[in-house]
Amino acid sequence: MTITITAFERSPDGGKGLVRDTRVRWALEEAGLPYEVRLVSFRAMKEAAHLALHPFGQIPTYEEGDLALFETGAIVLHIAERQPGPLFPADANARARAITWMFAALNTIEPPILELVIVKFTEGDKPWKDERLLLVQDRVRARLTQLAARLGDAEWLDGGFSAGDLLMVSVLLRLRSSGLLSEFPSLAAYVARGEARPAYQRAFAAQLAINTAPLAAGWGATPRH
Ligand code: GTB
Repeated sequence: MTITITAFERSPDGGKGLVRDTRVRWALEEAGLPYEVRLVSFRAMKEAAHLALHPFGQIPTYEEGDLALFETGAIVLHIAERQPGPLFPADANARARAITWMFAALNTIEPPILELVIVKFTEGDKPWKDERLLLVQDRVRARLTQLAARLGDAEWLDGGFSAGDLLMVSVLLRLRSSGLLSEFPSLAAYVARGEARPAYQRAFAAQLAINTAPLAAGWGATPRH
């Protein structure tokens, strides 16, 4: 059955791989599952056809036969369960810990990083911007300190690479331009290990190709694989 995901017709990051379809592409590549991509414009994302798939009018979505999913975490979890490969270990307890790291990435590490993005990009004109920026930067640093302590000198968060690492690396990548990641060399190296994975490279290249190609008219499907 064909898997179809949605992505921005033109990503606001110009193809840096920071938009969330890259996480889903990466998971699909790790799992070795072929997929197609339907590109959606900002206008189409708020129209009925897309809202039926995604109640909040966002990307990415995931369709496979009768199944339609939204929320990157749920999509990556589904892919890992469908085709564990390198995403989920065989041992039940190790799998539960991988899921724990998926939640930690999305619920504990990502929120202060998103706050930082909000201060920088949508609150730049506010008189309290500088004070809030320092506060939020410290919140991010506190989480990175704890994460670096847990990672230690290990390659991945819990034994071998898993979907937990996939989401954690994806979340941390959003920090690179802030300079905060380079304050934590072990985390910067961890992120670089994630980016070096062939599956990540394929996912990154696929989204870059879309974001650097001439804009196609309308709502089309771009086959992958
Ligand atoms: N919780 C949802 C999930 O994890 O799937 C959040 C989905 C989400 O935020 N989608 C964004 C979206 O569709 C794209 S990824 N936004 C349009 C809208 O809400 O109208 C967020 C994103 C956007 C831009 C950059 N960037 O430019 O670097 C990075 C990430």
